Amino acid sequence: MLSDEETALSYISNKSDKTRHITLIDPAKQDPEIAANRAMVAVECGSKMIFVGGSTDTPDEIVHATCVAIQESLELRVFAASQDPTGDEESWKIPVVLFPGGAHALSPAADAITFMMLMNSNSRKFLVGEQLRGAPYLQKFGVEALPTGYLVCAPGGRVGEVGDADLIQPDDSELVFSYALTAAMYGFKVLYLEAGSGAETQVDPSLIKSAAKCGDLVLLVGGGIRTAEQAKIAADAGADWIVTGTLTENAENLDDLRNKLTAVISALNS
Ligand code: 1GP
Repeated sequence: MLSDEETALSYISNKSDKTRHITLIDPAKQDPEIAANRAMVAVECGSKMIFVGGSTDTPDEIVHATCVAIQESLELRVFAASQDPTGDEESWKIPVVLFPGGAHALSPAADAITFMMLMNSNSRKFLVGEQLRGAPYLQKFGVEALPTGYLVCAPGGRVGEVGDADLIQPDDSELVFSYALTAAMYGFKVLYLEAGSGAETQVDPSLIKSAAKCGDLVLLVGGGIRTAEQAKIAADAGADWIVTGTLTENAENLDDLRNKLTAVISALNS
């Protein structure tokens, strides 16, 4: 949930001198109640946005139930903080943002959506096709669209394969810069550099530096980030936000999740 009168775009674009953290929850990987518990731990640890999505074939009922459960938990925490003289309501006003694999994985309960063009796809479906199917739904339900260029970098994983991406290689700095300029010229506000969920190697820092030179875009980086060291590499290279998903899925329990997220998020603030 967002503060009154704040848009997701202003929230995500609000320049912070620190790199911020996004927790990605894949609705296919746990039931909605566990997803909400994980999201609350993430916010307690300092995660500043929750993405919901990831898998390519999750039905929208599951996506919706997960968004509803997370929003309800956030609302309860806002209320609890409002009743506590030492509570900080604002710290629980965290946007829940769809990160869809396609036009099927949508929910009116989300605050916003990364409305993405997979810019290095060879398939019309991922350049504009899924977007054509999803746009009327988003308009009907008033879900804010965050215009996002999405670039899949090597190794790329499943999203690289399914999205038919011409993978960006670690030495493709000039190409990434051209993509970033193109995204800005299209009026996109966000650029997401993706190595693929569970990737063995994260996005090469030289690619992040190159994209950051464009200056006009909010830069998100994700895929393969599991440790404080990896998070710091992405942050130092110029990421405005880093995204982790597998780290949360692989945590043994909520305490383990708390330890792992605290390590990663502390590295961003060091
Ligand atoms: C996947 O970039 C995200 O789309 C997160 O990747 O699951 O490897 O953290 P991980």
